[in-house]
Amino acid sequence: MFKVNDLSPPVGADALELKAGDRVLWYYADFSSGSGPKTLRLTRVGRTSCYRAVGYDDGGTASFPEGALLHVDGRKVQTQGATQAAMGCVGTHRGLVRATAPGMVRSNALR
Ligand code: B12
Repeated sequence: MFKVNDLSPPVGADALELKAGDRVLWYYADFSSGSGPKTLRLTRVGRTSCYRAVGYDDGGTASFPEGALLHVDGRKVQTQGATQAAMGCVGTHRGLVRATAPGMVRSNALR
């Protein structure tokens, strides 16, 4: 399946024209529960080592990702709730940061 800008297009990938700056996500899923799993989007909070994860359903509606973890350099960092997003600070790190949450598609990776 695929999403463009956190939203699941209702047409096949061959029927969709991308614009400059569009974010495309490909992932494995099925429609066994009537819709696809939520996907996670990770953003960095300014120039800090803190990151914010948000879950998106097929319609692109944002929600709090229960139980989200940040992964970096082989470590797992817990997140805390902050309005709609889960937030966590990973401190000094070398590798890319990703977020996972139970039942959701893992996030993009950020420096
Ligand atoms: C199961 C399913 C899937 C499975 C298919 C794999 C599998 N092994 O079963 C998965 C999860 C991979 C899938 C993906 C997608 N699907 Co789908 N899928 C269905 C569903 C629920 C049932 C199809 C089925 O099994 N029919 C029974 C079998 C016997 O018939 P069949 O013709 O052989 O079925 C095949 C085709 O339907 C094909 N297929 C499935 N989805 C799509 C989508 C497109 C655009 C195409 C060309 C073919 C296709 O895979 C089936 C199995 O081989 C239908 C809804 C429905 N109830 O019909 C939606 C449906 C066909 N899918 C749809 C969509 C939008 C998608 C996605 C584009 C979603 C997305 N944004 O990622 C993606 C395709 C990604 C891409 N590369 O473009 C739409 C199509 C709308 C349209 N106007 O074209 C439908 C109608 C659901 C909906 N109401 O939105 N899908």
